[in-house]
Amino acid sequence: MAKTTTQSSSTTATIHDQKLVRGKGGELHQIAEGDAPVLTTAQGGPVADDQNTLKAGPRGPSLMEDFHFREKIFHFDHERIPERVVHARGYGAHGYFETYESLAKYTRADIFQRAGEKTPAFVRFSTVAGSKGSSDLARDVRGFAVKLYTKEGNWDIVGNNIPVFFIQDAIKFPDLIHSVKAEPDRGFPQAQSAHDNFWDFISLTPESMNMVMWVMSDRAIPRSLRFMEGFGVHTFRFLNEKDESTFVKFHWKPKAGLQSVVWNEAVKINGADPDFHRRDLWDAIQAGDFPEWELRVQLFDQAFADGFDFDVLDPTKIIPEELLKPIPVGRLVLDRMPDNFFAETEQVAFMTQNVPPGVDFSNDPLLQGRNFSYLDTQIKRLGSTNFTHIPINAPKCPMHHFQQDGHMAMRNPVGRVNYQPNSFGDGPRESPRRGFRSFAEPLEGEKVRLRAESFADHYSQARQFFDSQTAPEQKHIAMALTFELSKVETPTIRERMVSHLLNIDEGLAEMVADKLGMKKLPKPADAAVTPRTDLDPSPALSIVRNGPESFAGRKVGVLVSPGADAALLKKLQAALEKEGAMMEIVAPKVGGVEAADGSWIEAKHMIDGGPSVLFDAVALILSEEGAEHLTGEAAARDFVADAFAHCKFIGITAAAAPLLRKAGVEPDADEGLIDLGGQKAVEDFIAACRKLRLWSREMAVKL
Ligand code: HDD
Repeated sequence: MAKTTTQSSSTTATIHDQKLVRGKGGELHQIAEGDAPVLTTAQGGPVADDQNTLKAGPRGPSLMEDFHFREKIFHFDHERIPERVVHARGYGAHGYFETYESLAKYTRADIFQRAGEKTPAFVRFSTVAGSKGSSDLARDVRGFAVKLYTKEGNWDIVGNNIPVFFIQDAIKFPDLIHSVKAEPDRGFPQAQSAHDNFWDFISLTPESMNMVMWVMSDRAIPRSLRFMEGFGVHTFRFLNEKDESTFVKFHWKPKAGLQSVVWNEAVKINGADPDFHRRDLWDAIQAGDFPEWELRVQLFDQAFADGFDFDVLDPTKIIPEELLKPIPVGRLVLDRMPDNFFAETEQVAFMTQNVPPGVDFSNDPLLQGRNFSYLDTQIKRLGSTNFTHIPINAPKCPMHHFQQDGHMAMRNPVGRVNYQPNSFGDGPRESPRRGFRSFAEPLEGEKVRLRAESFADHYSQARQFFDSQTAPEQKHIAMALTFELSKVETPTIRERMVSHLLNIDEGLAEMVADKLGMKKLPKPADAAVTPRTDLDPSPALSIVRNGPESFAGRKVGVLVSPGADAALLKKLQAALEKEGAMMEIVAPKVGGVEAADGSWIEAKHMIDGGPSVLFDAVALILSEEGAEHLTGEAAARDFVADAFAHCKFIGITAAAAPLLRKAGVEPDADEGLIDLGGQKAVEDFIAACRKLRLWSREMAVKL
């Protein structure tokens, strides 16, 4: 028998300032001393040994009596809950909503009654198609779900970063989601719409064409969760004290302006940092750079709705901002990360039907269906009707009701009375004055399964969206469609999609058909309503036209080498700090480099771990020798080549020339390469960076 049982008795070891005791088998025990808390079981029993199971002899079988082991493993085995059937991957933060002015004229919702009122909020951003572990930069719609803990109960605005949707009726939702998710026989692709099933469904669903334009645009690959818009999508109603109704659409506008990445960059970010968006939000909030959005509302009455070109109940349509200006009504600030991801971000339960008195639904058939689905899904996911007892879901206002018992009930009524009416005079009562009242919309009609004719125009707003884009944005849409359809193996599906594009924009359809290598154009798809060509472009729909005013909140990656100019680096850092932007150092070794003046430059990334796709702009502060050396490093050449290909501004010094050339970039290729050597050069570089990208560089390349 092996003599493993007769090793020397326990010894003490100090590892990373931790006093640890070595056991007989060489394992390390962290023993409680002084004020350190004692490890306990979930029942509170103190634990003596958490490294070894209870055995019959040191090499014998484990004993069933080991309640500590059993409890620990049992709990671990049950750690997972079902991920959300859609929007599984998400990231959330706490903050508050601040009301600008009273909106009492339109709504009696308490949250809008007093200027300056602050309401606690929790927001969860998400991608739709991928599972929890997928990458942040998937081409996808982003969820933008806001929970407002108002004094009259929770109000959830469960929106997206795109103001329209794929389908007009909730009954199609399972089909849409099945088609975009992994194909059921093969179990892939993950978090991608570029496959046959999705485009098959879409090409057979003309109502999705407006949304298709949006998801093929750079809206579906945002640079940061902080730099995207949010929309309530549907038309809702505000109701005032007199129960008068005003239609309302909700828009969240990021204070930092809109910004997206380009597709080639997105693909590379997914590899370099699959948590890119999470990390970005985490870093910003931890650094005290709190992201902020303005809530704006489009308010309109029945007469406007009747006169509008499209049906305001159709969730595949927008009301252009130029036609109906959104009015700012408050701001949302995110200033605190959750203490625990699972407890808060994972367990938060958003529900469209959570509205306070003074906010009501419209008859949008997608919204009506959602109001059913969200309650149902929380029970599946969180396992009990008592999911409202979980702190993140519990209202922060007083609650009084007679719901009781059930799994994991944390709150139960106190006293004898658990019903009403009762003659004991106990318990809560209804309040016709303060309680929720639905809009008394007169309704009549036959029971039918019909789509309204007013929903039938599927192409006009898709064209309007395309017309509203700048040239580089239009090019990106064409490239995205080409990429996605190139992954579709069935030629008829590709053709069917092009036949729809012909109803949207002939040039776009021709470009996509050409890039797909189609020999001839198909016939345009049959349209239920002749597509209109007279809708005015809406500048509000372009990302490029709605960028930031400064470079604040953005990040410059500086590649340095031994012998770099420390004074220049300091100057750049000071200027970026003044702008509210960040700087991260990338070096051949993560330990950093020695500058020419003998000072030490700490690095955040080693070159292989800090590709330029992680930054909004880059700078090369290199010595001649350093630049020469880096020409041999593939990661350094990619750093430069990618920054150039992604139209980023590049700050350079004369010494960087060999590396630039080796990466295929002439130091004077265009005005996006800015020499940092001159007197005002750093300021010029930052001024250029405010434009975010030099799109003319990309437009020089013909498709
Ligand atoms: Fe949905 C989650 C947004 C249509 C059914 N949806 C979910 C989330 C967002 C949206 C942001 C994630 C919330 C979170 O972070 O927990 N959904 C939308 C928007 C839609 C939309 C903007 C159209 C305008 N959804 C929609 C339809 C249905 C659903 C038509 C079903 C009929 N959605 C769900 C769901 C989810 C969900 C199955 C999954 C997880 C959850 O609810 O909590 O109930």
